[in-house]
Amino acid sequence: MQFIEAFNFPFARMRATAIALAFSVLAGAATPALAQDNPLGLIDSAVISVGTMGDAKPYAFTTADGNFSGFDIELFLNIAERLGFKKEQVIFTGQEFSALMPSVANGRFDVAAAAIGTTDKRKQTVDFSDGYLAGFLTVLTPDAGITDAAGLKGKRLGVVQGTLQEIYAEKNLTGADLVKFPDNNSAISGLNNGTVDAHFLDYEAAKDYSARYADLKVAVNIPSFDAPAGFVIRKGNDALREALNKALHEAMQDGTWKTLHEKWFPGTPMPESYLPKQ
Ligand code: SNW
Repeated sequence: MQFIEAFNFPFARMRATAIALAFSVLAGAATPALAQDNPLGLIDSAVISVGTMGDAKPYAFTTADGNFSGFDIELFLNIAERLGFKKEQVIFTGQEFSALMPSVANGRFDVAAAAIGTTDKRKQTVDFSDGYLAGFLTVLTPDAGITDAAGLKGKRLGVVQGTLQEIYAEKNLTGADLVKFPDNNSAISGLNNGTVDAHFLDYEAAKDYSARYADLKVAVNIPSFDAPAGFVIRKGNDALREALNKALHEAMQDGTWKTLHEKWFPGTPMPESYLPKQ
């Protein structure tokens, strides 16, 4: 009797599998209903997953209690709220910059938000929302001898892998000796222990590090207004892109964008095009 029961067991399992299969086929037939439940084409319709950075303050950074904050983070949370997502439904994960766009392209995150500049090259692998930030690429250094791009000749210049700074330096700062880092914090350590003479990063992050380390100075600013930062999304996810754009324009029109800009980038001029229109 016992033997028969044991023998029977796998068949019972197979039957259960067959039933489950039949159900999943039925569910497959109901695809339109599923699309309606997930109109933004998210990985999991209940949350928005966002790849960001822990060391790009004041754009995106990790706080002492392990949360993410900064201009890009607060702007995205505001936008997500307009799309019906509560704060708890937006899941931020810190990554190295070079992994962010590949992670969106291969379906690990719905969005990447970390002052990511829009370029045609990047648009070959991911899509971007409309721009929400435009500024400078900045050289930060304790070396008073570096006051312009020419002064970088023969100097060891840090860049974070995959950034526009890396691309710009490879093309235009050919006299400098480029040293590639995975993130800003390791480059700043390199700067403080003398491994590199300067670090090349985004203007507001440079300003922030210069406030934290008295000898580090903002030395050279290169305009990057032709590559405004946007939210990165999977290529072809037009529903999400259009929803983000609509919410972003609302945030610009009602003054939210301006308030966040003043909070995180005090004293930095704002482009007319992002300010409320009368
Ligand atoms: O192109 C600029 C933009 O004009 C604004 O100043 C914000 O930063 C940029 O998007 C450039 N940011 C770099 C990039 O996209 C580095 C981003 C990062 O370190 N998080 O490669």
